[in-house]
Amino acid sequence: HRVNVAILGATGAVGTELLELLESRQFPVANLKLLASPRSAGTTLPFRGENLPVEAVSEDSFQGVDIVLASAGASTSKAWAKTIVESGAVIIDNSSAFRMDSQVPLIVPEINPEAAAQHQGIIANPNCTTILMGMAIFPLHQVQPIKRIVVSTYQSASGAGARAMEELKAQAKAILENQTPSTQAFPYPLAFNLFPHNSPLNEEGYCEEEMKMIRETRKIFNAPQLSITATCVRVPVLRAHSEAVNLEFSRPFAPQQAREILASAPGVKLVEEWQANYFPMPIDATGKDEVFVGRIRQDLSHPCGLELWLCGDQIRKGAALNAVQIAELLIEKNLLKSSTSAVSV
Ligand code: A2P
Ligand code: 11C
Repeated sequence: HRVNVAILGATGAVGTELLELLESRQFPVANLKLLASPRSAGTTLPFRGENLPVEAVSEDSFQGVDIVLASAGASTSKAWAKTIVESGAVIIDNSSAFRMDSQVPLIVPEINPEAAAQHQGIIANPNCTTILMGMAIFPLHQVQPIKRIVVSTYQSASGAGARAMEELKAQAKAILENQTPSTQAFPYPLAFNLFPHNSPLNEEGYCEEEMKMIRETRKIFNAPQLSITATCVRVPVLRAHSEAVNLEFSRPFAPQQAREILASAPGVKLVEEWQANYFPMPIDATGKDEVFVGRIRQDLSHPCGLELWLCGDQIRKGAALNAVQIAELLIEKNLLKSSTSAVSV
């Protein structure tokens, strides 16, 4: 069974990774359409040994398409979702546009694949930091429900797109040459610096990125009451996010038991060499599918607390890989649009 696929935002950091994953995972593509803004029309991108043209997205772009993998920002997803759904395709959307919509499943295939059956044409891919944390803590949550999560993130430039990655490199070069770094994608210099995540702040002082971690984790875990607090920070790393996670349970959770659970959890790689003080690092997680977890230890301040550290490739499992896995799930469970009714958006 082969399907027609479109990538909306094909030229972006996530889009090019989607292309690579469809090829390397031998996704059953019949036809592949590459869509972006009019700026990119006429350029080409390589797929299975061919150079495919990039087209400007238009009203006719989605005719005959079964699956749209979208990663072109929330406003682009909002602008095209109705057209996509009405044309009979399912959109797997990487943006924040529909994640908290009660009609829209928000899926990490290792955590809540069953939610896919409820889709009405739109499925949301969670925020990268949410996916990476969920992968590392859901296997523990299944053994003993988590009471409270305190997470701090160390987020790479890749989370802000391909231009932001180039900007970080250019800033580093400028600073090394005693020049003033320029800032466009980011509000402040990121090279040799860091800053709290620059998404909009709410009245309580939390930024949007932190609220995404809180709300999206509750939705994916189907745990609306779960206590979560987050501090999100942008750090001068090119690719792969890191997170320090403190978990509180109702009873003590032995670090050794957590280690054994995570060592066999799908999509998770335990990385702990205590003698060498070697634990997950962004440079090792870059380009990898698994979420690297380590430094699992008893929280000295709380008998029922557990500390852990993780790194994961923001563009792969944090975005493109998770989306492709959702697409694979739809094919496997026969959940493509032809078998469901249209939704109004
Ligand atoms: P383009 O390269 O033509 O600007 P990133 O997250 O790396 O910044 O990538 C964003 C992606 O979304 C790019 O592929 C970009 O295309 C695409 N994109 C941005 N705005 C639009 C738009 N209005 N319509 C279609 N695609 C868009
Ligand atoms: C970042 N996670 O690293 C953000 C970017 O909701 O998909 C992605 C925002 C989103 O800055």
